[in-house]
Amino acid sequence: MLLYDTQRSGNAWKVRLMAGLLGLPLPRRTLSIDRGDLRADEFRAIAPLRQVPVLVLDDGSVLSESMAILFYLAQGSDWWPRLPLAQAEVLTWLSFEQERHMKPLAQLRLHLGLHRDREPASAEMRHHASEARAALDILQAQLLRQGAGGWVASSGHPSIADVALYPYTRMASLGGIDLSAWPRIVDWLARIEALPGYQALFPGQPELNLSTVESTAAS
Ligand SMILES: N[C@@H](CCC(=O)N[C@@H](CS)C(=O)NCC(=O)O)C(=O)O
Repeated sequence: MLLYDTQRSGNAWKVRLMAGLLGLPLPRRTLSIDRGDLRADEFRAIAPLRQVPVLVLDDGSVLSESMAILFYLAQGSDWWPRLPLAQAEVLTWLSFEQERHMKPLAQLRLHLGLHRDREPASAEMRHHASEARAALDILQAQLLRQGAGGWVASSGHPSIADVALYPYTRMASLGGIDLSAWPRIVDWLARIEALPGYQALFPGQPELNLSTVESTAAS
C-alpha cells in the first residue's frame, strides 16, 4: 500500500493514525499543496477526486476519501464493529464529522492558523466558529452519553469514528477555538493519544501537532 498525503492534511492524518493503531506499516508519498503538487498531471492521473488522502493498494486499486479508507483498513479489526446496528452508529458519527465538524474546524485552521488570510472577526470566520462550537457541543454531549472512558460510537472499544473525529478536534486551537471549554473532549483526546500505535501529525513529534510549518525536509 502507498498513501498519498501532505504533511499537514488532517484528513490524511486520520489514515496514518488508523494504520498506526492497527500496527500496519504504511509508506507515504508526501505532496505539497503550496508547491502545486495536487494540480500536477501525475497526481490527477492517480486521484479521481484530486484531493488527499489517496490510498493505492498493492493490486493498483485506488481509494479516496478518508472515511472510505478508514473503513477499508479497519475491516476484520475491533475498530469496525461486527453488528449492523453498531456499524450504523459508527456511520452516523462519520457522517457528522464530514458534514458538520471537519468543514468549519478545517476552514478556521486554514485561514486563521495556516494562511492567516482572514480576520477572526470577519462574518465568514464568525460563521465557521459558531458551527465549530456547535459541533464540539454535540461531540461532548455524545462522549458524556457514553460515560467515563467511553468512545464516540460505543462505550467499549474505540472505532473509526474516533479516528475520524480526532485530527480536526485536536487542531481546533489553531483556528482560535479554546478546547478547555469542552473538558470531556480534552479527556477523550488524551485517551486517544495514549493508545498503542498512536501517530502524531509529524511522526514521532507530538509536540508539533499544532505546527503551522510545512517542513521542506519531508515534503
Ligand atoms: N472529504 C475528504 C476531504 C479531503 C480534503 O479536503 N483534502 C484536502 C487536504 S486535508 C485537500 O486535498 N486539499 C487540496 C485541494 O482540495 O486542492 C476526505 O475526508 O478525505
